[in-house]
Amino acid sequence: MPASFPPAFLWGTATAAYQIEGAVREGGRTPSIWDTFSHTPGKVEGGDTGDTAVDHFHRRAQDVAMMADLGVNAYRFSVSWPRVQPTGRGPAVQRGLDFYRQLVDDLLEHDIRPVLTLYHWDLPQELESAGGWPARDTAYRFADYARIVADALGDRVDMWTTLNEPWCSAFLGYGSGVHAPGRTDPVAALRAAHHLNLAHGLGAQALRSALPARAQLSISLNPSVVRARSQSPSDLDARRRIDALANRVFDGPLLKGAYPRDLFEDTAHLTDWSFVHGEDLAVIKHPLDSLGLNYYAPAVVSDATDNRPDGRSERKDGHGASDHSPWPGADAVAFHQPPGERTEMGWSVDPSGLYDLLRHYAREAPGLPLMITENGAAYDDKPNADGSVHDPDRVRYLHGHLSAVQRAMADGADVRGYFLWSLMDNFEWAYGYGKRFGAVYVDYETQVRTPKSSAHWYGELARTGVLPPPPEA
Ligand code: IFM
Repeated sequence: MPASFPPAFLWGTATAAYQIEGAVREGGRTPSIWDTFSHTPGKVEGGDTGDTAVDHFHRRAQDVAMMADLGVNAYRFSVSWPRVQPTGRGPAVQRGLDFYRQLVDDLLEHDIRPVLTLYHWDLPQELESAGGWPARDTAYRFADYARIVADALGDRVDMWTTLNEPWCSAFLGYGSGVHAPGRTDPVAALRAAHHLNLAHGLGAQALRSALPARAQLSISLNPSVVRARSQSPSDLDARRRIDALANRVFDGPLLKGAYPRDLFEDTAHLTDWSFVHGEDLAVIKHPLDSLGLNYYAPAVVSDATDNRPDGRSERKDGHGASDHSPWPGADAVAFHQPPGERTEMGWSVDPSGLYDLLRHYAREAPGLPLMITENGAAYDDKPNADGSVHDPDRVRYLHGHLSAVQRAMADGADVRGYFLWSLMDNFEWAYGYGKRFGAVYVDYETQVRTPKSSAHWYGELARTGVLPPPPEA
């Protein structure tokens, strides 16, 4: 019996502005924290930057036509804040907004549903210089920016996402420092997490007041599927600590209007959390129309109180090498690589994690539709002599994860769509261009795009809604 997805299922691909657009100095755009970070020696592998990226800013129309040829019916992209509101304050720049208006018009012309993310990590540098996410004011600046974009595109975009993966912004940006702005201050990371939550709530309020009633609001989280290495009380407690910092610090306020009490206890030696104001929690718990979930691999943890990981060599949490922990108050937790297949990122291939994640949120947020807003894998793809690019590992990865989605749906999870990360190879943050996540291969010298075999496979699935039998190993 064919394994069909519902006819209204969204089949998309996803990208982010800084990873693909380039044109960083055009149209009045000012630098974001990622421009500053990537131009700082030693921060990004190979000294790569997003200056040109894959030149999507100039190849927009061609890229949309390519998506249409593939057969997808949705596209998740992000708006570059410093392109539409340089410096993060004051009036919008029309040329910046025009780019996104044109992009959305191109998508709609091809019957591709635009799914817009307001913030995928490119904070205007001027706002960082004024304090960045650890400063409360940044949340209010974000709400103003949300209003600008809603006023400009609300007549043609129905699906709105406030933030992408606030965990990375807070804990990689301000804790371990492997992401922009590269600060390594555990308290700043916790403050950033709260102000990102507040920005989401204030942004959602601004969107709701500016958008037509049909607009759907969401946020994309990257929850960790955290597994304890053993059932010993200390390993289970390590699991609890990481779960609090990876997941409940965000979904607690978002879904329940409260921070987890154990998180406050675990971090009491660092901060009294007085940066959380009484009224904030009601703002953050703004009603959502769906919850976006990004999933790549699970984490396996154990207690390391007597054997504290010492930074670079020991900390195998899959989030880059740093002498500083992205886990404030939970440094004495060791991360383990489970045996088995891994992607080029070193992340394990484990579709059961996606199943568990969907089932978890189906229970935690009953009645709230779920959307997989990112899933995919990096592999060392290379063109054949005839120019074609075969990526059977990625096809197997996608098949395994989509089977897990189907199982979760059969077991009651209300999943409305799936967005493959990523449409095309692009700037993979601190790894530069060395890691290829695309369904479409990009020759970075010529900017020529070549759909890989996974793109054809995925397009066929998007057109038919029928998951074919597993590819042969
Ligand atoms: O490339 C990133 C994306 O920007 C956010 N989620 C994870 C992807 C792969 O690392």
